[in-house]
Amino acid sequence: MAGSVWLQVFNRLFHGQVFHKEENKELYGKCKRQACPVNFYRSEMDTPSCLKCPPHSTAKSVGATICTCVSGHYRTPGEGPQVACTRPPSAPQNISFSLSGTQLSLQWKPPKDSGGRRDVSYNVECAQCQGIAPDEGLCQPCGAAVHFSPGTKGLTLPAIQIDGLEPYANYTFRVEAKNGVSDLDPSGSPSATLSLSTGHAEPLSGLSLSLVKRGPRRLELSWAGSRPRSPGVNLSYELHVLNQEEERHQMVPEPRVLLTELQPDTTYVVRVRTLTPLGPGPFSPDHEFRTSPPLSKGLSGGEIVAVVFGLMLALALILGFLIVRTRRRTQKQKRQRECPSDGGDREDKLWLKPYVDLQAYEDPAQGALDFARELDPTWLTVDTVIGEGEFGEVYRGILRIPGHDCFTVAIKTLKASSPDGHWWNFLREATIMSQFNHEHILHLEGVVTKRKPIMIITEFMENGALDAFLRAQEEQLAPGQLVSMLQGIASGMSHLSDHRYVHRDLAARNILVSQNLCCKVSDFGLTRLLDNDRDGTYETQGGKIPIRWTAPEAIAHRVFTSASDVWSFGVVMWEVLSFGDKPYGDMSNQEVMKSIEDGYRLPPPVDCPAPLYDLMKCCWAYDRTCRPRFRQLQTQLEQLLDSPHTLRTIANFDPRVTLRLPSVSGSDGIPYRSVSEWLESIRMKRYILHFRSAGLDTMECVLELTAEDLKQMGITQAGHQKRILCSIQGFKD
Ligand code: 30K
Repeated sequence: MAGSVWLQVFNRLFHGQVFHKEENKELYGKCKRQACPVNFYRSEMDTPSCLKCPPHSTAKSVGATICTCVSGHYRTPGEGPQVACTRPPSAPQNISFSLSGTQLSLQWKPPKDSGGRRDVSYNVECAQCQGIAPDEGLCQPCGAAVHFSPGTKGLTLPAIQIDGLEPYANYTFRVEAKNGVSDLDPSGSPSATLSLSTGHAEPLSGLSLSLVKRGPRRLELSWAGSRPRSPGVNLSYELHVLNQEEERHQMVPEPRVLLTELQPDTTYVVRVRTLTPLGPGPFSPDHEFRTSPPLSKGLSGGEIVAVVFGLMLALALILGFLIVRTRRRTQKQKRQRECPSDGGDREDKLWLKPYVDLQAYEDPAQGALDFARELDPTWLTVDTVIGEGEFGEVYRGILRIPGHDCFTVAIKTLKASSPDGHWWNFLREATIMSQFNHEHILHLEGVVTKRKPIMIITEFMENGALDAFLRAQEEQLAPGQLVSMLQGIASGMSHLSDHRYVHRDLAARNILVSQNLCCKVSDFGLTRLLDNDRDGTYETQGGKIPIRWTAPEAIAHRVFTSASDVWSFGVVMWEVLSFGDKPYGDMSNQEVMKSIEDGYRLPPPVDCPAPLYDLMKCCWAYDRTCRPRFRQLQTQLEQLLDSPHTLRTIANFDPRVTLRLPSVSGSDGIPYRSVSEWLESIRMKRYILHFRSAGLDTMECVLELTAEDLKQMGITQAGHQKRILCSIQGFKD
């Protein structure tokens, strides 16, 4: 019997239950005032029952009145013996920051292990250091000028705002996690640190850009920052060089640069900014430098020739101006008939006024607001996601401005998790867009910058992006409609180039289409971040360049001009006429660049009207000065619209200068590796299953096909039969 009683006792011990008087009457009758066993305690002698030690505590000997905490665990003085022992929390996790000027926000995630308590709080320490890493130099506590909100001690939320930091300084922040037992632990509180430099927060105001040497085609410049470079900070410089015709961006590791391939006797505006690990700083003020005149042999008549040439040039300019003005007037009237909007008047006032870049501003949000209107977020109703933008999702929504009609808008958002540098680029697009008012440029309604998420509100374009639209609408679009769309894009681009804005990423994916097929240029001022560049459109080439759309001089020397935009426009024409095909198909970017250098160009799209292919080829002139201007392209497209019969001649494939896509260069006869590749090239891939079902799986098999065979296979549309048979005939010729 006694044996079975002890068995019961052990069973209960083992299952963590307490001895209880009522339940164990028999036992207590025998064991009254008996000492509690190991790992049980009775805090007061008159407590009737033994209690199991609370978590993280033990009683090593029998008869304990309290269980002692295991190593690393504690009870605060106010916590009784029934309370579990707890430990200090682990370190805070994932400290992140966003820096705007010299205002800093730090956020972090709560510790993985709260130590078993709910009273976790945080202390923040700030130190100014000599190097960017705390051990790289001496650190001192931050001065009184640095202000912390809500404070530095006992923060209950995992975030802090810090103001008054010095520019061009290195800071280390230590965030310590604490709870009620942290002070009892001799090893101190675990913490996480973040080191950063505010170097980029300051404009290079004291910067003196100076000319070292100049020549007719080169300028050597150097500059010095207002402060000495901190040894730990990895600085480089970004240079913008522009004149009337071209704009260059260049990264340099040292505060000096040699600019080559410049025009003689030409003034260049140069600005520079620092690039730190945290992103770019604002640009320095503009400095002007002039290249020297071209070297001449000092012929006595040289000056006379120059004067005569100058006079002739002036005369040509005046004449040109008059012609352009007359043309613009007629074109404007025409455009207003076709694509009505209220933008006409402003265009004249702004003529040739260059757009202002957000980069000129010390505070980009201020720059954005100088142009774009700030909208109250309560005026917006966000509806559904319609696609993805560079910085976050794009939504359809409704804008209700009090006192106005409500209308549908597109809302571009900046992901809440975006790092500091991103919102700057995000708003840059809005500033640029807000300075243009044109029927073929995406219209900005306003911005929301005062509350997160930051948003850009633009017009809603019912047919979405042009590339997707073309792919979906292939059968429904007539050549005239395609030309009209291209004419709209050329007109938008003329306006941009008039204002000396170089787009750099003109492509069908960046054109939006309205309900009545009005095309508008979008995606301005984007610095490509492109973590989501899944198809390699923007390949890393020192910067992110959409190789297939970019002119060779822009790829090789970063010379981006309106003429390089014209090259891209040629590729957009090709995309439009081939209903959204990928330019250069499956060729790699390397192959594309090599073929262009070798003089090859994209082939005419299937059924492409000859005058349109001729225009494309002009856009792809290797020498950028030989390419047409956007105004000329616009006029020529208008002329084609006025005489639609000219669109009936179909372009020929010229094997000397055109790439065969997909390429098997050098092969005679059938230049395709498979039936599928061939059908794709003639835009008939939709019939691949018809061919497979008929057992036609090699190119040799298709050579003998007739119209009757095609009909039998279920390919009944006359136009499609013709396209297939003409292509087969082409192999035989
Ligand atoms: O209505 C729309 N208004 C917009 C304004 C839309 C998109 C942007 N920016 C994007 C332009 C394309 N670019 C590609 C790299 C990314 C930024 C500005 C816009 C869209 C749209 C949204 C995201 C991507 C592409 C287009 C839109 N998509 C639609 C789809 C649509 N509108 C209407 C119907 C639709 O049906 C499928």
